[in-house]
Amino acid sequence: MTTVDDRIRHVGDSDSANSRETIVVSGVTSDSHTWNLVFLQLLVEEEGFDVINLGPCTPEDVLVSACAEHAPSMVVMSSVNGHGYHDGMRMIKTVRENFGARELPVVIGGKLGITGASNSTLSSELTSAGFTAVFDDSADGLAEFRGLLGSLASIAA
Ligand code: B12
Repeated sequence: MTTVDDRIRHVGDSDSANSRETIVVSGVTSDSHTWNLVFLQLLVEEEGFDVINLGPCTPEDVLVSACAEHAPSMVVMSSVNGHGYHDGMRMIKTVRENFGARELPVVIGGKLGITGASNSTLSSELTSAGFTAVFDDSADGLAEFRGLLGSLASIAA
């Protein structure tokens, strides 16, 4: 089985030894919540990355333009309003159409639906649609996300 680490392994291929890698943080299209994005920006910066924070209610074309302009090491999407699954399915389709099947790691987390912290069906459908990883809304989800950032940072170093 392909692991998340396998999927991001190519990231260190570029000559990035002395520069901080960039990660794009984005809300999903319908979601107006912002503190989740501030939280994620601080967390990602703490792990040693530069962050382009696209803010809430991000249109798909803005996300695609940001990825083209900044060539991020990863895209982190966040949803808390309960529409993360539906928005995420649309957004990942657009990202994959523009940036290929697996080249750009794209993850999503937060409150993806309205049924509570963990929903393995939503999670596996989002992964099948093209997300590199899906994190549920729990302390474990955050710890796993932090672990992924650590792997990405060590690959890029
Ligand atoms: C403040 C707030 C608002 C404010 C937002 C202001 C702003 N500028 O952000 C306002 C009043 C505008 C608002 C509006 C709405 N809200 Co509101 N809101 C909240 C509230 C009280 C706090 C959210 C917050 O800021 N938390 C602080 C941040 C730091 O934490 P967080 O958002 O929970 O994110 C954490 C995790 O989810 C996780 N996480 C998030 N994203 C990601 C991504 C990754 C990769 C990972 C690993 C982790 C992760 O990490 C974060 C830190 O632990 C919550 C209830 C609550 N107590 O949580 C409801 C809540 C999020 N809102 C809710 C709802 C339904 C709405 C509305 C749809 C209400 C309505 N009918 O209009 C609208 C949304 C409209 C829209 N278009 O999106 C629901 C969502 C229900 C669900 N998903 O099941 C909640 C949970 C309230 C509830 N219990 O019903 N809201």
